[in-house]
Amino acid sequence: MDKNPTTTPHLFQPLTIRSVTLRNRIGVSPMCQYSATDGMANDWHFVHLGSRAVGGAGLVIVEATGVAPEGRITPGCLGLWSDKHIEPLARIAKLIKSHGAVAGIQIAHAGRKASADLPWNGGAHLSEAQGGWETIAPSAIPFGDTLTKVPRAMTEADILRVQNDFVATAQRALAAGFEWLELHAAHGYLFNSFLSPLSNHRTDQYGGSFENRIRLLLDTTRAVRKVWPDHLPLAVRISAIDWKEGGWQIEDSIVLAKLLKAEGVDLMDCSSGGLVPDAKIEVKPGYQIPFSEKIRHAANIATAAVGFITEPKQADDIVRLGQADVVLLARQFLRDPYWPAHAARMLGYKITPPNQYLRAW
Ligand code: 531
Repeated sequence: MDKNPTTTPHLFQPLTIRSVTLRNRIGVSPMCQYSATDGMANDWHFVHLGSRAVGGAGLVIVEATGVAPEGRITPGCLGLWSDKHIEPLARIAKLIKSHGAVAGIQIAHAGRKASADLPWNGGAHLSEAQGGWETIAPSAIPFGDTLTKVPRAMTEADILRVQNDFVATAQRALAAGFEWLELHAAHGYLFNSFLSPLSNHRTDQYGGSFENRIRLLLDTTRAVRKVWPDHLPLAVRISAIDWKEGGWQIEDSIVLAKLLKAEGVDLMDCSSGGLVPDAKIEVKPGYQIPFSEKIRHAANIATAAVGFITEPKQADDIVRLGQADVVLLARQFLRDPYWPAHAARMLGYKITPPNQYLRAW
């Protein structure tokens, strides 16, 4: 199938960032599966992610993967804090790539939202007796709701250790064969909690002013960029706004995006919320697109849009209108691993199935 720019829908036009080319603009958003033991990927992750590469996604991003055991959201989350985690993830990256998608991974530290139970068991903080662990954060301020543990305010040593954990995990992601790396700086997890004045009350060089609150993310990004090869894309997921008075605003995200671009970040993955439990989020189809559009134009950087994107025309319009370069689908991909194939057909286009499925698509 030629990628004739006049007839190929925008959603199915390739995108090249550094040396990596996505066959289309559709990405599988990182989605926690809470299915690992001691951080190890297994057959669930292999089937879950491999099937979405078969289904035609251009990019498949592995869920938030802990840079340290205590950086996981739950005991069921994936990890890459040890070399033992590399082989099972390498098998998954190889499968994704063998079916024509780019293999990505999101690396994360959950901060004060860590040590939580699996969502289907309620998602509340786990006591030590229940297998929970001490949580850390910029300040000793609990998230709230069912995440009531008061985190320990991080020392400078904690901060430098976590920064090094991200660097070492990035190196393991490279060893595992991933070609797209995303730092998780959204949804109230550790990096996000440093950015927002609602959660960061530090009085040292990591708190107070905007420059101080973004310091950890910027320093870590710079350190990760040094070990992540120049020919591979680096992305950062942010919560563009906190949806709360006195919190992080879109203007802050635009300034941050410009600074991250200067550090070699290629794409901003624009989500929102998660910082406080009483955020008033106006969820509706494409409710986060405006953040992607504003950041893409104001900071002149590639963006991914995510959030309640379900329909082919909706997704194609986002790319056609220059609101984002990549469209990430989350729950919709849980409903339909072959969404790209169905979307192509609804847009009057066809994508090539694996040989085994030729007679059916
Ligand atoms: C949903 C979520 C979106 C926006 C704000 C808060 C939560 N997801 C986020 C996931 C974990 C499960 C809930 C991650 O970002 C790891």
